[in-house]
Amino acid sequence: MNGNRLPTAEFEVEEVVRATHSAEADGRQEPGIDMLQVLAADGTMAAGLSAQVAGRPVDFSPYLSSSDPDHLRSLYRDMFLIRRFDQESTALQRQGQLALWVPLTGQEAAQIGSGRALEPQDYAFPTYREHGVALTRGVELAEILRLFRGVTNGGWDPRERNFHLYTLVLAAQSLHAVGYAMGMQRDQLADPFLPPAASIAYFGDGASSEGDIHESMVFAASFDAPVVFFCQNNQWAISVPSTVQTRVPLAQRAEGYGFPGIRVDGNDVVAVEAVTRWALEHARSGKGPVLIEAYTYRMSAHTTADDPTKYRLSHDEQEWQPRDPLVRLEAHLRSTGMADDAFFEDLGAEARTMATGLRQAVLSMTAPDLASRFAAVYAEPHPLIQEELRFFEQYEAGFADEGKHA
Ligand SMILES: Cc1ncc(C[n+]2csc(CCOP(=O)(O)OP(=O)(O)O)c2C)c(N)n1
Repeated sequence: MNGNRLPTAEFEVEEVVRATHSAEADGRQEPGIDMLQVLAADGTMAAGLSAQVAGRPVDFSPYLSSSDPDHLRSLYRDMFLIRRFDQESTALQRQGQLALWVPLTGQEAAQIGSGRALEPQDYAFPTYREHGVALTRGVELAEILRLFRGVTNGGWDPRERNFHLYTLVLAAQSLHAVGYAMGMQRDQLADPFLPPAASIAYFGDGASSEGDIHESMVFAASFDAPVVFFCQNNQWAISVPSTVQTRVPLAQRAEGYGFPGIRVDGNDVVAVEAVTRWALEHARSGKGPVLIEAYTYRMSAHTTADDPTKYRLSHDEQEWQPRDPLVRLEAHLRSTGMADDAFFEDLGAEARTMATGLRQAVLSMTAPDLASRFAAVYAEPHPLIQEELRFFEQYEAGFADEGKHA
């Protein structure tokens, strides 16, 4: 096996790099595919957006919000606030206040752009990193932190905002999203006055290797389910680069299932929003699913338990730095006079206030009492669980006795 082995987290960095490079030499490195973009890295904005999708010309221009300064400023605000949230949460984890943190830095445009394209009646199925989408759905950010502090099994009520709970089992939510979409499709048939709705499944490039993705795409295509598959290709599945996981651009896989696939610059919030709005409309109107591959880069670690310097090349990190989604929209807002220093200063102050509030909220979160955790295992009382609870209560009581003698 030797050099042909796929890299895993236990392998040395040289092995990962060698595997990546041999993928390129094999011709497994992705060939060119159009990547839709309107906002360039230097902040210049193209006037329109069109492309061939599944062999047909599509004009995305009607879905572009680029001429609306209020809207562009609000996209920037969302991206700025969620990055601040990410930084604060990382700091809280480092101080031992959260058990783990899953950062999103670098993926703000993919998440805010796609999240802002959703209508209230649409339903989002996230993985575990979609904090930006949560923000656009109006989920309280502190609720997400309750999950990572370990004081709740879920965090929020998914039905309140049509934003499902986080899913740690990779790709499982893609099946849920398709099933939910098929349910909405049937509700629609029963009640034509319901507003047309679609579901959206978020997953990563690594999750695209899971069987669940394949099964959900086959089902979605077979039943023209109103679902958008939204893949954030952030280049890495922990230590495995996406070039090892796929021989063709991920967006191209959609062709094999028989529905449109689009690769969009995942660091261009305006293009992501336009493409997702088009895809959702396509799905809601009964034309079936769409796969969007948002090509991006996670500038931060996989989680706070991970050290990307063990496998990622600093050269790649430097290469992606100038493509930062916030920097390019800031450049556009400033160069067009849509935002001035005062706007950015006010936003900085707003983000600081938000961070202080979140910190206070986390410090005041207490663990639920033990009995309630046991009560959440089964819907009905269960003799074995009750016996285990009695045992645990006795065990805990033993420490109280020890305290008296200390
Ligand atoms: C079914 C399953 N297999 C393996 C894992 C372990 N695991 C957690 S995250 C991860 C990598 C995921 O990479 P990707 O889908 O690209 O998403 P990213 O975390 O990069 O956003 C793996 C293998 C898991 N959670 N679930």
